[in-house]
Amino acid sequence: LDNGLALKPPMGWMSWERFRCITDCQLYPDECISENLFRRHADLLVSEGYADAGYEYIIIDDCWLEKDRDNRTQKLVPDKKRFPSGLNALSDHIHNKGLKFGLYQDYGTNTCAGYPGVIKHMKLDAQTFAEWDVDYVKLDGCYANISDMATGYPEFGRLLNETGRPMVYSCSWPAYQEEAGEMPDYESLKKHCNLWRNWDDIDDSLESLMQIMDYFAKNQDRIQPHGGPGHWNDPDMLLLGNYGLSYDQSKLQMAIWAIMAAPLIMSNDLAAVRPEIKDILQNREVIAVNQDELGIQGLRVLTRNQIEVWRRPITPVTKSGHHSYAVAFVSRRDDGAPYRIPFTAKDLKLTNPKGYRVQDLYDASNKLGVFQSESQFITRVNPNGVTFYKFTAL
Ligand code: A2G
Repeated sequence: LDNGLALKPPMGWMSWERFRCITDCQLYPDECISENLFRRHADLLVSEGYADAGYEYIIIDDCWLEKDRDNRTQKLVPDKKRFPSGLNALSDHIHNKGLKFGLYQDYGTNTCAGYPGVIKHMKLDAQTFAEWDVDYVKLDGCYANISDMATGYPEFGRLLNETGRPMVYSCSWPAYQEEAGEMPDYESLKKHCNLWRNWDDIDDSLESLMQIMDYFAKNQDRIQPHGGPGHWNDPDMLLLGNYGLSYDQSKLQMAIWAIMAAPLIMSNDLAAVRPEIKDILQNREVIAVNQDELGIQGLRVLTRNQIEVWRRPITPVTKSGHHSYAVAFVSRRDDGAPYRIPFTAKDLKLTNPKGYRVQDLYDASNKLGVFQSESQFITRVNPNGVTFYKFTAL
């Protein structure tokens, strides 16, 4: 969507994967979907250093609404018990921290968790979002006719635009089409949305992560060309800092999300993220790959002995037009020991005649020097882990 926004993959924090639809603030005061949760995470995003690393959006997912619209005005009403100060106060708090404010809604009659959707009140809701100083809208697709989405999503985008307030527009529409066996129209998505959820929701497990990686790799020829500045494919939230991924698996998701030019939207309790996982989330080199200005989405280029090679063209580009590359080696092996494997330049499709300077993005102390096209590149990958390098074209 050519609205001048999301020229790099959006970075931020969203409630859904970790906090779901917890609404009992008596039982779970620190976890329920409430203004306290979002204030606390806006504060933590800044105080824990995430904002400095580039994380910017605080996004409310489902379960923030009253079950009914306002009787008189038909406006959406945030849950009165859980958001007693109202969304303007919350968005002010977020903006005063130097951050941006995101909000979830649904194109259909109801959100996935059953709260009122936008379908009969699209103009009013777009205006209400602008009044609340929203900067980012995630529009889900439960309880809607899939056949209406091709016109409905662009219409809501137009209404957002007409408010005059710049809002990033995240569309869930292709995920519902894929589920129904329909082929998403990527040209239309690019035109009308800043990012879109291609497929299933992520859950907090290696299995779910691998399913998403496999989906994107298997369908990469039809998905990858459509990602780019202002219009991104979205494989869903980062799981890091929760329960399901080990240290190595956390590095793996972060590396592959960087290769895929995926939005980096965390969903975790920022007060409880262990220091070594926080280091991964704030790894400046890995984030720089994700945010590379060319905005070219990477691909899975090779699999050998259950080691996958994922590769993304990045800057700098030489005068003769050779890209630099971020290359991730992903182990799908679970045989209990680091696995050593050599690759040739040809395997990795690294063709710059002058070679590349190689940098280990997770271990600066690992000095790798220059890689020439006739030499072998040897890496050693932990089970269900990753090694991640930048090959800077010389
Ligand atoms: O509703 C859907 O499942 C969403 N999925 C998920 O991300 C979350 O928002 C949930 C809330 O009820 C898509 O947007 C594809």
